[in-house]
Amino acid sequence: MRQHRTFSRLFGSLLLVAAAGIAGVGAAPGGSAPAAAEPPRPLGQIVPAPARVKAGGSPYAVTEGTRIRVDEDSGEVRRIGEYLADLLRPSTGYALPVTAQDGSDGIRLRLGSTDPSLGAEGYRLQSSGGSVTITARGPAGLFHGVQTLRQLLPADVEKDSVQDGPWKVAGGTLTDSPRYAYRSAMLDVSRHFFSVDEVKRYIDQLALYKINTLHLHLSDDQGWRIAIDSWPRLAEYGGSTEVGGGPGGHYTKSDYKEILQYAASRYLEVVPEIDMPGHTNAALASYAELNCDGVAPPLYTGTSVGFSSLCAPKAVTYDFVDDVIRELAALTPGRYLHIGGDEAHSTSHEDYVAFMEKAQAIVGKYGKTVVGWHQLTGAEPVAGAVAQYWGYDRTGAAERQQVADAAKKGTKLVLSPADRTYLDMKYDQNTRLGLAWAGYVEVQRSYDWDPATYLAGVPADSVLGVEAPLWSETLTNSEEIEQMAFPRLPGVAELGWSPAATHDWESYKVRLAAQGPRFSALGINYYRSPQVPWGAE
Ligand code: NGO
Repeated sequence: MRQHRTFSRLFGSLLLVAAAGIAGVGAAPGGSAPAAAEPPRPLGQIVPAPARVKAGGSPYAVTEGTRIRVDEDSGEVRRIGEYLADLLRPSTGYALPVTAQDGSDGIRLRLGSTDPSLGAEGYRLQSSGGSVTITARGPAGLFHGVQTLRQLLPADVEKDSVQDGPWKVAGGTLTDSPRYAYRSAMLDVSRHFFSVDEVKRYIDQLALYKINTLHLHLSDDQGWRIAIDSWPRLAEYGGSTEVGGGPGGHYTKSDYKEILQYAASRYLEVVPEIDMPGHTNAALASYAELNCDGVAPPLYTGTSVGFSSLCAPKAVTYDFVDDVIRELAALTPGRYLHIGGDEAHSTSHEDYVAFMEKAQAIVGKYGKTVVGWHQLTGAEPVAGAVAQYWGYDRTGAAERQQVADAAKKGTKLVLSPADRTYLDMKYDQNTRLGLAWAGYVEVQRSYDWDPATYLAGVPADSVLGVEAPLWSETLTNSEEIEQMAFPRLPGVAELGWSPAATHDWESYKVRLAAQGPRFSALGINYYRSPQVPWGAE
């Protein structure tokens, strides 16, 4: 069975490579040859790998005369056209007018594809001498198609000053749609606070790899980061510090809305997390009545876990949870609300089960779907709940079994195994930033696993998708975020997007290497893993 799977995987990827016409063609990452001498990037050479590629025909060239043609009756398509123009104008120096005038030339963005196999997020990109046409059933598909077009152009296109070009896109047709609906990245803004601009920068980087979910870890022992009108001290006092004792910070409701809006413009849904009943020192420090003994502890700026708990038997605890969830649900248009539930080591099992039951009911009452860390499966997940698996190779069989049993009963899973997808794990013993409790996670290890078979006994259709969490005990700014996220994040994005048949480390690492010059052009501070054949830059 195992052999068979490996064979069909390999065979599948050979097929894809052959179809893409890229057999034996190494990428030419950042070579020193003048750009004009380089052929356009082969059609399949993007991350995440596309589902189907049929290479052939003449390439398309973006030139001074190129227009971006959008459907006239859709404001959203026009907005995507403007987004594309904004991406391409600085480096090409071309005007690239966005027009609703019909025409067979230029870059054409079209809704109304009738191909049901594309789903809500898929697209088709056809490139030939006269035009590049992206068609989709919905705007998210067009947006993902635009990310593909971006990656098919030379990396210099990402620079913010005029570059030489030429700006060619290989000829052929690419038909693409995601394997999983939930492709997520988490940012922990609690351990260290990140500004709205830092979050937006990360959102832009996620969008390039077709991630469609941003999970924000908004509260923890070290800081409460979202303003709640009915409990103002949470943010004002509970948000006033961070790991190491810095000033912390919080998002006002309008900051939070700005993040949501920016994420939505990049087709990402925000999943806010209020971690409970553990990881709550910031809240307990802000309001004495939330503590079982009625005494507020001091603010906390260390990195231990498992010492705090809301007081499950007290009625006021549920007034608090209700108010917080109500305000957060009202602010958040997305479907999901994450209530944490991990490492409640200071809550008795009985209290934990009772608390999670009540907290889940409150989430349901405000119209949202519960997401919780997989410890939720040790309580009673409500119908429709999603559990986020964050175990690792040393997670015990009983714990895994509990997750698999819940999946069999209908709980959906998001997979973020700590020894694969935790972007805060060190790459190796020389990594300056990050933690190592789940071991070192080099680029190959983070990419080389299959979400469908990762947890034994879990039905394949229970897996909603994958997430790459980035915890910030050791991270303080965008440069440090990027050093840990890149280049592992694109690999997790590929696990979420690309068909299993394309999975192949040997060809992935070549495609990833070709992203190096793009990271550089974007100013992304990435880790030059020795496992990846980066070219000279
Ligand atoms: C654990 C813990 C977090 C830590 C993180 C560090 C989960 C779900 N709870 O993951 O509080 O920040 O590890 O890697």
